[in-house]
Amino acid sequence: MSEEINYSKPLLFEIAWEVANKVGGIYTVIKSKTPVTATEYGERYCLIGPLSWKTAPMEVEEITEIPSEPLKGTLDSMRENGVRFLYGRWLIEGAPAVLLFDISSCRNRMDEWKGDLYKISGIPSPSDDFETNDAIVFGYIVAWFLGEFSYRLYSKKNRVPTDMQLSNPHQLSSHHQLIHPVNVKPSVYSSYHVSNRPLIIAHFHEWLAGVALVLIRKRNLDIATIFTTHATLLGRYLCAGDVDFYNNLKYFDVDSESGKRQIYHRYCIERGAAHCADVFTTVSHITAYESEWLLKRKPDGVLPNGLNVVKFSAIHEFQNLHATAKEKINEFIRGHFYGHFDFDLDNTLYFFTAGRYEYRNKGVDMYIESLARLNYKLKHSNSNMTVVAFIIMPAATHSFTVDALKGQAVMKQLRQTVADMQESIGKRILSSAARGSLPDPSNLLSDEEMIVLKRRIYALKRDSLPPIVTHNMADDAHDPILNHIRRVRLFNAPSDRVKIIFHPEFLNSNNPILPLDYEEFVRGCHLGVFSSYYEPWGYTPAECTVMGVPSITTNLSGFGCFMEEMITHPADYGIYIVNRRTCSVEESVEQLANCMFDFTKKTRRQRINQRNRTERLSDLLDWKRMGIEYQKARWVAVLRKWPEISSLENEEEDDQNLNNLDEQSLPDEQTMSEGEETILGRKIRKVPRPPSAPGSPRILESFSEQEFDTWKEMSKTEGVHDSIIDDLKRLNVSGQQNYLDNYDDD
Ligand code: G6P
Ligand code: 1S3
Repeated sequence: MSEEINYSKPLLFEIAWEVANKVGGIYTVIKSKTPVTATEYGERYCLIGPLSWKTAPMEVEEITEIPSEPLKGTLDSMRENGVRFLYGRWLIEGAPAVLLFDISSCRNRMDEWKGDLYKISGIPSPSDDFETNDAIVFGYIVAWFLGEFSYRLYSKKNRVPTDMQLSNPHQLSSHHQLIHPVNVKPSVYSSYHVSNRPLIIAHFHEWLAGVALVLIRKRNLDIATIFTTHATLLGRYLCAGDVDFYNNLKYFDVDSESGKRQIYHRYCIERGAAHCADVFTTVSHITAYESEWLLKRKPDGVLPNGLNVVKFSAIHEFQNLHATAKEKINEFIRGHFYGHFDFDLDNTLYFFTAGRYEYRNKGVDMYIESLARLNYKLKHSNSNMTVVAFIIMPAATHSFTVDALKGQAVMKQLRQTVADMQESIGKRILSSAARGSLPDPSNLLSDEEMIVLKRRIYALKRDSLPPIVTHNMADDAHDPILNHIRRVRLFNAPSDRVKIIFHPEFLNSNNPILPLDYEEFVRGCHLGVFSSYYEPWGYTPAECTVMGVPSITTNLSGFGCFMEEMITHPADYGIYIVNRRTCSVEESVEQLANCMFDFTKKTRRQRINQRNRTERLSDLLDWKRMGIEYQKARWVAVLRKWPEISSLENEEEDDQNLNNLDEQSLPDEQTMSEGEETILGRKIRKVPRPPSAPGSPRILESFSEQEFDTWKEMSKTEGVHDSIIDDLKRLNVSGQQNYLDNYDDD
């Protein structure tokens, strides 16, 4: 923040553990959302997080002079009291102000604060949970900062913390209301921007930042608060175990279950934060449902995760990027499979799954099981396709295996030898052509070169099969992924049509065997497979989409449900959604295997066309669109905190729009057309099928000549090419969907 901060307008603080501190998905949420939030709030936006001395110097440019009051006064006073912090600009698009607090500078107060937290809220904290200890210290520093800042800003003595009796987080009040003001004009939810009074909005993410919410409520600070949870602690733990989570959600004894898993204290913080916030939100409907039962407060709304689409946008270039990145993966494959490289890379598809190592939650179990079935299907259909399935999930390792390194080394030598020979062959051709004669093809390689080449070829021989894992695992014998691969016997045998490569480390371009960063790797692959069981949102398939890479996800992931809501036929756009909700595990596995098998039957032309369609969905996921949900949440938080605002300002417009809201929450089903749906009271217009896809195969099948002409006329207006229509008629339905994949709608 600088001198230009206009304190007469609302200020926004966003607080999360992952501000300028990459741990997982929340970092992506905050970083990618910053450009739209910074555009809206400008200098009145500040992110708050814990200070990590390891990463902060790379992420943040320090501002030593803090000129503006009340920020300066607040930070000076905290510094005098021993709080260390880093204030500066986060070096990302939008360059927002960041305030990072050094938790270690206040550890001496930890016991006092832990005692206080227990006294005011009943939240216990065992001494050996260091993460929770840090979360508590961080929460107290943030509440200290916001309390002093708001006090100085409002300059009213009566705003100083008052004592409000909250004994146990379970007894905190909840609002139990759903807000879905989707169609309300933006002018309404940003109307408080014209307010001529200072307002502070504080938006907290995830339980690690949740302690301050309990304190703000307890101290009755004049701050409108929002809490967004990106998963629930208990949900994650329960799903990772062996429970039928979704069918039993309503029946879990939450205290006992969290106690059994030794996370009761963390659970209390999460539940306390959810209940103390003015507005409570999650990232998807499925997590909203879960939160209602596990945290005992129905979320007020859903704030789906977006992406900064411009960052990935490669317009028409993305197909070329695919080809270039795929060639790099090809290079790796030649080396990895040396001695057994008997498949054709032109008929090879690259599938992958990636993410944090959560074997069951991220659906790796189902992925491996389905790959085994895919292997069987490919073999028994005599398919000429090979699938190389990657698993990119970090685990404890010692280093790369000698075998993995050797594979790349022998290929490098062979490549170098061939390059040298190319040069000398070129010279020989030139010298005989310059003398006016054609070169003798049998003498293009010297005896010496033949020997070197033979040596290189002998070096490619190996007795063992190509390894399934690229690293020495710290606990090879008990690794769940390796054990599952062993169980289904996918050992990269020559007869296998599905080969597996488990790379237990995140990718980067300095990697000695697979030198690509994650984004480039994704672009080079053909299909992302994310068969998650527990996935509140799931950025991996979303990132695939904006890069034009088709993906498979499930209807237990926030992203999968969102796409199902938004698109009438997601599969047409390369978004395949496996049902893991209403069918047996066996059926889901078979569905996934069939989906992958069908994908292998596509021609190159069909794959290219499908990638075009997938990429076209990017705008759906852009923060420019998704960010509106955040605006609405802030609007509701402000109105809940200061109900008088809606009556004091923009009275007429607010009333008008609130009326609209009521109407919109009850859409008239009769007046809704195809492609529209009601979801939790919202009327949604879905993305229709691509123009080249027929409305319904059954209709086409029964077309009479006359009906067909009528349909043809109608379709013309939708931009369907004549040739497609005529071909369709010729084809008359069978194999139609694949056939239509050949056409690019552009
Ligand atoms: C992109 C490139 C094409 C290439 C194709 C390969 O579309 O622009 O030149 O032929 O990728 O696609 P595939 O699905 O076979 O990797
Ligand atoms: C969570 O991270 P996770 O992989 O532990 O937050 C992400 C960002 O909201 C979300 O995409 C993911 O599904 C959650 O699980």
